[in-house]
Amino acid sequence: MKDYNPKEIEQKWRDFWQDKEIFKTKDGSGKPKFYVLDMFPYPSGEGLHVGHPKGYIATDVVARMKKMQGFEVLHPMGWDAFGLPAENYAIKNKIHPAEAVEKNIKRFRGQMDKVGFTYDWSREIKTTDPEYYKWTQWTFLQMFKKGLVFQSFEPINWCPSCKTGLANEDLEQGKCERCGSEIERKPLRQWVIKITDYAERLLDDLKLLDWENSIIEMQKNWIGRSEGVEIKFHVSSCKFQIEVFTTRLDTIFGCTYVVIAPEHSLIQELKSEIENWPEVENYIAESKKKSDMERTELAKEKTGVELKGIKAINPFNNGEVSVFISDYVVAGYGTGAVMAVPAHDMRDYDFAIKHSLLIKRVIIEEKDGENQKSKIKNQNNNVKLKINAREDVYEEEGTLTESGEFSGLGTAEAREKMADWLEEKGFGKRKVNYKLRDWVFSRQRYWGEPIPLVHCEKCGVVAVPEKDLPLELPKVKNYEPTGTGESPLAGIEEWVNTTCPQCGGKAKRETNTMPQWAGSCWYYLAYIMRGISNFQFPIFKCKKEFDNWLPVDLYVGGAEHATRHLIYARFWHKFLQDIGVVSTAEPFHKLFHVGLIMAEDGRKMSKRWGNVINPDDVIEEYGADSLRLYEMFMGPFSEGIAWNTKGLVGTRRFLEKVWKIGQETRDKEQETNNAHIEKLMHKTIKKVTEDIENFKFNTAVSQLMILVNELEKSPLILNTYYLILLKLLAPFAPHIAEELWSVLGNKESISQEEWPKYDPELIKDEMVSLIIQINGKVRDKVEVGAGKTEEEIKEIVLTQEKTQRWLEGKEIRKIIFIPNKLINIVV
Ligand code: ANZ
Ligand code: ZN
Repeated sequence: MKDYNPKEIEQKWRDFWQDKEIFKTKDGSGKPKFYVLDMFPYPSGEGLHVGHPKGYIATDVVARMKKMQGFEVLHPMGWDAFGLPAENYAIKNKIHPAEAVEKNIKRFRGQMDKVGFTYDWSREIKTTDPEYYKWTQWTFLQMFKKGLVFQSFEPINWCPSCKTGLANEDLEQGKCERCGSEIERKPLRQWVIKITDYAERLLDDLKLLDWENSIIEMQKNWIGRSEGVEIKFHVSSCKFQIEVFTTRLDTIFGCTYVVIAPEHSLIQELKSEIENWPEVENYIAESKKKSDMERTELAKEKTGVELKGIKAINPFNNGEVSVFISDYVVAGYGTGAVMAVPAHDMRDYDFAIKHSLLIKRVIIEEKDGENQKSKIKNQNNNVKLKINAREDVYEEEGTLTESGEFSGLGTAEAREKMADWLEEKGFGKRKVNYKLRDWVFSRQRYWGEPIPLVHCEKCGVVAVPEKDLPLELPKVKNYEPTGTGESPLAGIEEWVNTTCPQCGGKAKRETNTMPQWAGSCWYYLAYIMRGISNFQFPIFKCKKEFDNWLPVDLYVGGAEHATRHLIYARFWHKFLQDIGVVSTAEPFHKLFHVGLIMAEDGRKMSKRWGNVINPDDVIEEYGADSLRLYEMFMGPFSEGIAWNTKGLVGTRRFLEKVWKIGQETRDKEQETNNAHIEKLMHKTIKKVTEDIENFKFNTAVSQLMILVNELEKSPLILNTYYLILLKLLAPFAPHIAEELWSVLGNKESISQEEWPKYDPELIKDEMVSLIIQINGKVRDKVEVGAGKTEEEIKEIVLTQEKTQRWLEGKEIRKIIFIPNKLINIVV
């Protein structure tokens, strides 16, 4: 047999899979289903670099194993082709986005095809396809009809470079996630979806999910549930009240002033009472220019202006406090006003120092003062209520002091009792707030789904009738953003001017488009619909098929989506559940995030650094199987790791070895039994199966390497063992596995074979009896599993009662260890 040459075999097998439709997914096959999904890419102009396929290879390994385990596997792929990245690319390269998308998809597809994925391309989808976005628009209309969509004129995040409004999720540290520009606040007419109505369910249902903890935490923080109270502070000179939200009612006796956000509507109402109005007005104008991020950042200087002539009354002690406006208070959160407690809140402290305000401590660390860390006690164990420096600000839980009848209570208990008191007296109520903001859903850009609404002078906003969907995006020559706050669609009169579906009178179309995230909210359903009738069948009639396939069993993609796509898609799914389109509460059951592959120089792969590695080149030189195997072997799946060509060479050598020992087996088959190899074989089956299941691909591959090394040493390799090896290898390196499988006389694809099973009896560890010596004298013996390391043995031995007695009060100096035989502890 010839040497291993991937170029001669790989394309052949890819053609074979395609021609025989080996990986075409069938509906109603009667097998148990397994839906494994990749986050679909947006087809950028740069093509794929070797980092992109890592997640796709992982899902492909799982898909191939699941198929061999007897599942009907759905493993589809498509294109997230609307949105800013595609449009910005088009503008830069002076090519229409529609054309750019087609061109880029072709390139991506060509690159993907060479890796040998099992995608069922007959279910390919593209969010820019009108037959696709018909259902994006339809779902939006259902939301509109249910009152979940509203028009708002509030200032929003505006990217001056992308020339569009953005949602909170589109920002990264106050900058545009796309282009890195500083975000401005701009009042703009916009469409907003009340995703906050779903905040509680989005949070509660996280417990239904089998996701990595880190992603669950990010979701929790993004949704940001806070339990607290709203309290009314009367303004002493007039009828108005300032309502504040706090999570720390227990600190209210330490409240020394109140702060209102500059945008708060109350300020205008208090105008006649405010003695320094010009100063206040000026401050409001200044803060309008800043972004939320600039305003709330902890390190930023806390600016603000007192509302002279205004005093607020603390309902708990009837004390009068001053009132300020400051932009560290966010208008859109809570009530837009806070009670400030500088002794127990760092932001309030900074503000109080800057404006020379009273600082009053009301929480102490512990009642009995036992804690050494406490800085607030003096010799006589009296509590000193002094906050002398920033470090003294005490934000933790503790015990109340100087708090009237509540003094002496623990903080948690005090919060309950004080909330009861508040509700009883009618000064306030318990309240849960969420950090999650409503979803700003309109973009002033061309390349998105048109929002299917019209504005009629008589009827107001009217929905486009469902029968008129899809409302197609008109083809235009000028698609560049206008920057005026209007989308380029506003300039196309033939399109904008229409008739009102309700009264037949003159009306204008909505010209904003949907954000990039809209199409990806439900694409996992579209793959299922494609299997039925190529979208001719309405989404609301596919419930049976959705029920068959949902939830997605395994979902893999980048961590950057932890708070964007994954929040939006979960919300969208819950809405579809509410209107009866799907019946599961959650779309994605299990989720893993893929760690980045860095360039060999440790930097992010980027055209800018000239360090991009193209998978085409790697495949050309080493073969697709080496690429696949290497990406799975290079390190723990979810960790970032740098590319290393040496490692790639190593996996290629491994495949050559598999190829070589294959030739040594065939004619030598005999019924000899090699207990050691047999055991190792079964261990390997177990490990590879479980490791693939748990996304520990690197250790699965290293186990295969151990097995192959042992097989290589063995004078005879049973054909049955070799065949098992090929099956275990097939998900990782499918081309070579098929080739060697067929060389051995098999006619069917190895992917249609049954996945190997192990015999639990054979994987039990052999036991050895290990001698325990202390200072060279035999003191005991233990039965332990063979092959344990020094560390493992040490742990076992040191917990033995007998050993412990011998060692009592002595210090271990040294340990001498002979594997499987002896441990000598020198004391
Ligand atoms: C008094 C207090 C005392 C507070 C104390 C904290 C510590 P989360 O968990 O984020 O909900 N706050 C309320 N509304 C705000 C707004 N619109 N902009 C800025 N800050 C606001 O935090 C709630 C706490 O953040 C509230 O509790 C309030 O400060 C502040 F020792 O009230 B606290
Ligand atoms: Zn009308």
